[in-house]
Amino acid sequence: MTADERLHLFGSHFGTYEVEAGPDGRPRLLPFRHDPAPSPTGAAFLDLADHPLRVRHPMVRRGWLTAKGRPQGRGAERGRDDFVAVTWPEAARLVAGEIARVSGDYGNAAIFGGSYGWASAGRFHHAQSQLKRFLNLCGGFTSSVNTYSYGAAAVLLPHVIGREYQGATDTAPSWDQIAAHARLLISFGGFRLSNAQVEAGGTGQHRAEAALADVARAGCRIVVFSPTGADAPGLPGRVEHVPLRPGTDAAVLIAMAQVLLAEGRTDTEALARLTVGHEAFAAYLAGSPDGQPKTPEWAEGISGVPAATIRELARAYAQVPALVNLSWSLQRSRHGEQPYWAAIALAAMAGQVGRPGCGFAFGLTAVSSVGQPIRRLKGPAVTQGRNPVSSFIPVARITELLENPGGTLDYDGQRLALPNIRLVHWAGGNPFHHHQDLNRLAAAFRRPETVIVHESVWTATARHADIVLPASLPFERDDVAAASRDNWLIASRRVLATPPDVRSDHDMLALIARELGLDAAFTEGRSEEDWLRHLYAGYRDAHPELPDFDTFWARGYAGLDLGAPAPAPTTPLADFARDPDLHPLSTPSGRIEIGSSTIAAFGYDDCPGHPAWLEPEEWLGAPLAGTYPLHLLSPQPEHRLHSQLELAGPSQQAKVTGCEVLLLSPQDAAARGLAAGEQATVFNARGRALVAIGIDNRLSPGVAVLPTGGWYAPNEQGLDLGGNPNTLSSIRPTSRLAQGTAPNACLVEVVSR
Ligand SMILES: Nc1nc2c(c(=O)[nH]1)N[C@H]1C(S)=C(S)[C@@H](COP(=O)(O)OP(=O)(O)OC[C@H]3O[C@@H](n4cnc5c(=O)[nH]c(N)nc54)[C@H](O)[C@@H]3O)O[C@H]1N2
Ligand SMILES: Nc1nc2c(c(=O)[nH]1)N[C@H]1C(S)=C(S)[C@@H](COP(=O)(O)OP(=O)(O)OC[C@H]3O[C@@H](n4cnc5c(=O)[nH]c(N)nc54)[C@H](O)[C@@H]3O)O[C@H]1N2
Ligand SMILES: [Mo]
Repeated sequence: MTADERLHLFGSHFGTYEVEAGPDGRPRLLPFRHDPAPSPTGAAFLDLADHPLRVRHPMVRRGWLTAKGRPQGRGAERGRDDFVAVTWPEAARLVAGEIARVSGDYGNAAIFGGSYGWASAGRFHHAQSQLKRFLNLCGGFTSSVNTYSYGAAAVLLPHVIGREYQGATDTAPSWDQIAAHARLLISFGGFRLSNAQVEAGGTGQHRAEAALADVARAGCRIVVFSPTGADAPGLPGRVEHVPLRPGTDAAVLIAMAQVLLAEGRTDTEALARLTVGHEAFAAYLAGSPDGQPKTPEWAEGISGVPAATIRELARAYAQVPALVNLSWSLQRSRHGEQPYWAAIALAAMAGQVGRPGCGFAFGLTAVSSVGQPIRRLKGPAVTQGRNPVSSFIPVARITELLENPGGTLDYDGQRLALPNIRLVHWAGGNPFHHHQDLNRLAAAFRRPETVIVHESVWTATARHADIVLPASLPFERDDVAAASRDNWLIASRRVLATPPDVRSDHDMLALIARELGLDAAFTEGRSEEDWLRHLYAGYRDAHPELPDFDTFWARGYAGLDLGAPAPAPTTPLADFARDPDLHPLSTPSGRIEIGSSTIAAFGYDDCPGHPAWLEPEEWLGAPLAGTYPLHLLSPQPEHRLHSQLELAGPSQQAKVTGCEVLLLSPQDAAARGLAAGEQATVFNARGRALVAIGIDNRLSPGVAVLPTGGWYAPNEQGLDLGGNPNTLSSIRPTSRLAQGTAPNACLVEVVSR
């Protein structure tokens, strides 16, 4: 790093790129010189600029315009209708008019502004913050809480280990600590390394893969439990792969705990000092109340993992300094709370909690930042203001919200009232990518009176809207890109001009705010540059060692400890384990709650008061597997970010015969007479999608893999030509506790096309 660099940089969720003129004079993106492992995917961003599927003008659905003045029932053709272009003044008037009408006639709870989605990396042009700031000035909106990423864990963990460890990156020890101390790393869900390309807000340096290799090089034994050997990457050391049936990790973890209990290997001193509620769990392990001791033989029957393997690993986990890691994907499944809770119980019983580099971790390599030994930059986002409306949903309950106005929903000990949503306003997310059972969502989306979407490209969500406002792409504006879990700040400077009729979310909302007399409050009189200086000043307040804005802007980046990364080693819960009276957790008892009387008192049959194996409706042991004998997993796509960059080169080139690739084991492909590269239909009672077959001998028989992000595009017969796994997944929640998303509990069948 040199002080005299003057780089033109672009910051994205895939990291940082250098902008350079290509041979044809057009700009192109090159790897950032300070990134040891840049992602090739983000370098394709500029492919979107001139794409024919760009939204180029404000567009209004024809049927909505015709039915103006008759709001009831006018959504019937939503998603099937065509659109007409309007001018910006007209679009702003229409949007402002709808917000004023719905707010005036029904109150602001009738506006859904939850607007979940990853959008783009800049702090200022952060679509969700801009929209929420605007809607709050309009009197508020029904909101959403939690994430699709970590929805079950974020609600469970405050009950079990406290709010301070609620965040998706809060539990992992830092990589340096793992390498220095752990002799055994057991990872349920393994390490899908393409996921670590990504960080919300971006990064200057990708280091997760190298950090994992360092752990292996240090001589740590690594064991991966996964339905696919692809989750056990080649590393400079010993990596073992243990196949298991999807969704059965909790049973294996519970059986490991049973081994410790039955063989007298529990650390009784640590249990007494650090935990409460162990008795109920111990009784469950011993076979109460169902008469079934939760032995490795019991877990073998459920998971397919040999009892001897479970027994050996349980003993090893209690004998040497050891860490158990669980991927976030495990909790995006029915009863996804249970494997997490069971892993915490196991770590506590083995006396591993708080030992350096040991205990439990959630999400190593899920994104770039987990386990990074760095100081994190603290800084502001655009202030959203206060939302006077109190109604909300857990984010993955959008279908129930739209289907069931006036209904109720159980959630974390509360009973939520569902308001009647008349207006949906979305910016920077793609529910027709991210939500489950998309055919059912499409029907629910026809119920509100008006749907407004800001988009850059014609996604399925844009096609299911009434008013589509054309949003600029992130490389068409200046911004400060930064992740809340990283140490880099990137001066993300405009690469290409914004097309004439396209606006940033901020500019379009400012225009609409003017119609409502709210523009002064919305913009605070600041220009884009004023906002960037203002946000940067917030970072400098928190970190006075940062250079002034002009130096930062000219050089292209700034950050903490960039020249000589000073490791900030951490092991979560270490202070607590040393002295739980001085450093109690924020749980009701101040201790790890292996049994939670709070959760028990909720009385949820799908989330009892201690970790348990609960049979899901859809898994390979379910009666439904007689009809749909394949368990479908939908991991994150390697060559795009969810549905973003689907139109760019890397994602398009990964398709086979123009289709998304569904992986099958050689046995399952042969049993169905399917050959690699052949088109096929994957289906269940909820939907049908077109895919191309890929054959993967690392995959367990009975398991199919279709990554997320194909664009939902049902044809006249209802066949999704885009191959989105959410055409098949279920909206069934993780449980009534968290109401998290559970797409990974999904049975399907595949036939030749
Ligand atoms: N089956 C299944 N489904 C899943 C998952 C799974 O594992 N399996 N994972 C879930 C998870 S973890 C997540 S986080 C979600 C992700 O779901 P989303 O975050 O909704 O997915 P994205 O494709 O990133 O959607 C972002 C949208 O914002 C648009 N956009 C980008 N920048 C801007 C901007 O500046 N302004 C505006 N107005 N728009 C912009 C993009 O074009 C894109 O359409 O998916 C979830 N869905
Ligand atoms: N390139 C790229 N990277 C991304 C994203 C992206 O869209 N593209 N999205 C980002 C986001 S928003 C998030 S939240 C993270 C998500 O990070 P994760 O939740 O870790 O990611 P997934 O890819 O859904 O799943 C990881 C692995 O879990 C395994 N798995 C699934 N079900 C089971 C099971 O029941 N048991 C076991 N043992 N294993 C199972 C699958 O084989 C899969 O390879 O990824 C982030 N990284
Ligand atoms: Mo996510």
